[in-house]
Amino acid sequence: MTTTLFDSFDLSGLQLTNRIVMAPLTRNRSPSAVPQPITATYYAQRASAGLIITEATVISAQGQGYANVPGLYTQQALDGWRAVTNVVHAKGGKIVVQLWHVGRISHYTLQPDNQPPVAPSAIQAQSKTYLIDADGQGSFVPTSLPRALAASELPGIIDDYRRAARAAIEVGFDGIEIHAANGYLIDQFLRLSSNHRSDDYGGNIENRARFLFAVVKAVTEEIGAARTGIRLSPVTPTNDIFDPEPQLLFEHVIRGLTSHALSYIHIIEGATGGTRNHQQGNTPFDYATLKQAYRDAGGKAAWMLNNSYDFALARQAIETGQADLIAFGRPFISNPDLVERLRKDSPLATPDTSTFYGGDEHGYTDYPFFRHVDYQES
Ligand code: 8OZ
Repeated sequence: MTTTLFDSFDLSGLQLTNRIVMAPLTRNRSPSAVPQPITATYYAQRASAGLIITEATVISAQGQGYANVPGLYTQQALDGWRAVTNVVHAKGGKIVVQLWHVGRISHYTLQPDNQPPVAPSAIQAQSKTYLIDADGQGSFVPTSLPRALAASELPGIIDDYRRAARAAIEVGFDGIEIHAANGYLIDQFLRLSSNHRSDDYGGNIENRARFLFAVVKAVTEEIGAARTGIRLSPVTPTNDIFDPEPQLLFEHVIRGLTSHALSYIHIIEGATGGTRNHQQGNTPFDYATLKQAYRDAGGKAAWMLNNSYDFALARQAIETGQADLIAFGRPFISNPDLVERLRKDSPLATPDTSTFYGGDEHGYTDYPFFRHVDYQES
């Protein structure tokens, strides 16, 4: 029998009702890093996804890089998330939280005591972050020049990941996803363009992957590998990130991840939110070889793919066994009932990009459900 997107899936003991995942989507509606009641409504509306991955959620004040993104490091934020997990579970959904440290993709005004953001090396990204002023006006501004982290500071950051993972489980999340993609702190360590260190965390591929492996080890020790997933973006240029040899780098990463029985590996193919065949280095990235390297090394985690999938491409990836799970991003913003629409082949609503980042319920919780009529009205 052919496997379909609508078949259930056993994610390391977590029973998903289908293989359609809501990808992490930054929405900037959490003032003081606290998820609001409307956040619970937003996720509850999307609880028919097989799995929800929350928007990127900051593990510490230092890990903060954008206005009004949520955190996991204050009691108020944890209370806000508790309301989210309660309502998603009440609707039969499953939800994991994405753990985030932005590294250099920040602005000093968002940092404790207006200090520079931290990074593997003191190299400013040619990138922007998002601020909201006292009048509520949002704007994109260049990221600040970071300072290089001392090796002696890394255990503290790894501990922040560990603490956030523990807190996530305590407020009812079904697991966590380590955000190692899109040019944020972990990815900054991985890639040559942002990591010019000469210590054990820089230079060759083994050294550049050391920080990622330390985070994975700490988090899995704390909450168990079965509750831990990870997101990687081998070739994305997002946030001014480049590596000349992504295939070698990410095959090393993926083999190293087989040391833990992780729940899933989440791969962004191509440029995040952009072209799927984006290339870094001299050859196109070979995703099938990456997956084979993982399986050959004994890796058993579910394989989740993402980036601009439509229904036909997703169906093909599942039917051919290329993927176990497909994460959809933007379609979930404007189609709370995306699973049902795909199942019934109903039209999809187009998201309004002007309400992606910041604002209120408009463009957040006011996208309608499709009216499905299963019988002939007489
Ligand atoms: C869009 C805007 C701000 C942040 C990512 C967390 O790219 C993000 C993000 C996306 O992973």
